[in-house]
Amino acid sequence: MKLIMSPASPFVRKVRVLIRETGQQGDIEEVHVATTPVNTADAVWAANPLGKIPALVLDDGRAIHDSRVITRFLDDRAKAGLYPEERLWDVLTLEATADGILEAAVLMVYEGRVRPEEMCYAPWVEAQWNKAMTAVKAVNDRWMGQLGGPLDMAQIAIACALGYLDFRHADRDWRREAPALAAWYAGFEQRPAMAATNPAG
Ligand SMILES: N[C@@H](CCC(=O)N[C@@H](CS)C(=O)NCC(=O)O)C(=O)O
Repeated sequence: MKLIMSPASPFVRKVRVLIRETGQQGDIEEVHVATTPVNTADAVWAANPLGKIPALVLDDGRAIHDSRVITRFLDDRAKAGLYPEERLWDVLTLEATADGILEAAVLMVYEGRVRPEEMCYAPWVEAQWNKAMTAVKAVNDRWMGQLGGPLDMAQIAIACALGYLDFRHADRDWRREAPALAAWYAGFEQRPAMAATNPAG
């Protein structure tokens, strides 16, 4: 299989962490691409009609996306149990929360990098940050029990979201308003799969 990816993408990182946690590195070739919303790489278009990464090209040539579909596919393939039946709706909701944090945080980066400076709209950027932080605080206030259990995909997704906030928005200091989550993340980011996929190197 081929993973169409860039190491800086937090959605890609979710997949790369799962691959390492479930021992599937040898089965998946990583194909690096440089892609943005206004300059989409050909390999990305070929694998995903939405022009986004990650996409996973299967051995029979079919490609699947998005990150949540790929992680579920690879978890099923490895029978790893990262989407446990008895906690499925909690895990999926928390993973969706992590993805929402990422969508807001990635849009903020695109606003600064892709959009011409005179067209940037600061209140819109702040509204995205408010979404991200409201979700971070909700996880801190309501979901710490879930994060403390056996490894699951929700934990991987939340950790990748927090890692991206550190990578691209460190100056905004998400830890200030989420101390319990910060303490949990300090331990989780030590996992070899997280260290091996750290976009900051
Ligand atoms: N919902 C998608 C989001 C993927 C996504 O937004 N990826 C970004 C990179 S971090 C991308 O490819 N952006 C290019 C674009 O928006 O055209 C997923 O979970 O895979």
